[in-house]
Amino acid sequence: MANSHDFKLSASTANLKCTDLLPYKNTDVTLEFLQKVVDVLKEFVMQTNDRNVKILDFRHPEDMKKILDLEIPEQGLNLQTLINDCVSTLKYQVKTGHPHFFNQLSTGLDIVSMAGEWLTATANTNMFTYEIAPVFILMENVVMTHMREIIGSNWKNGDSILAPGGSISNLYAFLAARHKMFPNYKEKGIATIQGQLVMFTSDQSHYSVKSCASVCGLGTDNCVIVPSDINGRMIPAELERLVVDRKGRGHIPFFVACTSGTTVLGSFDPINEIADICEKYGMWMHVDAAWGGGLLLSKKYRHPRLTGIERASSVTWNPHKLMGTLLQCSTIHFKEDGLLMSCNQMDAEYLFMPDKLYDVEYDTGDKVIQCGRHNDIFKLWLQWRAKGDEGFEKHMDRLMELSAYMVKRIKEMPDKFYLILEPEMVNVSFWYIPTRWRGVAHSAQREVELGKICPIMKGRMMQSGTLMVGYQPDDRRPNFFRNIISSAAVTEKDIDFLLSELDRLGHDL
Ligand code: HLD
Repeated sequence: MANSHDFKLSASTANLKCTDLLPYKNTDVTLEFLQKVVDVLKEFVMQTNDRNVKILDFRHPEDMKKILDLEIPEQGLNLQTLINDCVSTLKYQVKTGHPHFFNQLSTGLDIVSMAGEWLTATANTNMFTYEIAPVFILMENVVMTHMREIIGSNWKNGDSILAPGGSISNLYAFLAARHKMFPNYKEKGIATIQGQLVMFTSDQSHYSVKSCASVCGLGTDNCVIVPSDINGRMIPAELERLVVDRKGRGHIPFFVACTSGTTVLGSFDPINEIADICEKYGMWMHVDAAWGGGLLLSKKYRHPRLTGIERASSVTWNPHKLMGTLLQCSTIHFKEDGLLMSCNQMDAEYLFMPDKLYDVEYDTGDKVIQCGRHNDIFKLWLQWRAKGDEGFEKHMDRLMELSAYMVKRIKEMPDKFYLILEPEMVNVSFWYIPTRWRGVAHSAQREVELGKICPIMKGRMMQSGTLMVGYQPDDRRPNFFRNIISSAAVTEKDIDFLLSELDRLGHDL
């Protein structure tokens, strides 16, 4: 492991302060300081990709507070201390791009996308007007149009925006749907809606969908939870039954959120069947493909999972998940153009003057409920330039192939692992079986016991620093492991390591 002594500034620079850097003073000192920071970052990239380096050096919060000096000083610290701060920050950071990090939907460290993020940080601009982000705004236009064309040939003339995360993307869909149905809501508020609005989503959907009902005045009781089948897919007949039930009570069903790639099981709701119901009852269909959207790029895996997505009115798709774009990069797309603007526009005169030098259509800031927007496009644009559509397709196919390999290996060791269901994407759900439960017939009682060991094994993973895999219970079962393969760094050997490391850490439990 690198220590701060490997990152020494020259004796004449080390004791200088930030006031010796640009814009105050010295170009040479600035260049030396920046070069050293880049050296620290490069070291982290190398360690992330080194299987002999641990994923994390876990410390409890109270111990971590003692190790780190996090206090804000009265007098500014010298440049060497700042470099040392950078080193110790990364020393205790979890290496989410490590080939043995299977813990989250967003994993990996794509080098081109990271280079893009470095450029973005340096350009340091806001995305609300063409005036201050001309190149980035045009890139956003090109990439969003490309993504819409991938969603469906009838989407080209729609609209899109990058949002701070999938949850806020889903909120934008909700707001646009309500605006489309009740255009006066924006000015007149809740009184314009004569009746109780209700929305529908499956019991496997992301919690942010329910949060829309809370944030937007419906109340979570009016986000109707539709049961899913044993594979985690919304049951269309149940959706229709619940819509009819709510209509019978005089409510106004207006919005259905399908999920393409559920968080835990990676399941895909049957879009076409849900679209038929939405058309029949005049409801907006949103597809939350934050997780599964990447598979739109694969001819092999797009169907049947995402078949019918072009019938949606809005789609959430997060490149920072399956596509491996750096955090964060989240997109929301609309088939109809103009809705975002008419729904969210406030005409702030000091930012969005209509009489500017250029075509103000390119000022995107008034389409959103935020004011400022971070530049999340450059890292995606650069990555897509590097890979092309073909490169992303290969990436998707490879992730799916690796997941199939993991399933195969699990099935080859039925004494040690129990596969919960055949996955539709890269979420592999399973129990690990320690020695004392081997050869015992599977039962509800064994599930309870296998569930109890998940947090113990996770604790051991983090203490040893060699592996990170997530676990959770769901409505049908106690704790189980959910493994995610979304990183380009993972190989078959890493999956073999993962399974043998689980056995090493858990066999005695
Ligand atoms: O909601 C979630 C978002 C992400 C992510 O952006 O990586 C849930 C998870 O990840 C997760 O790993 O369960």
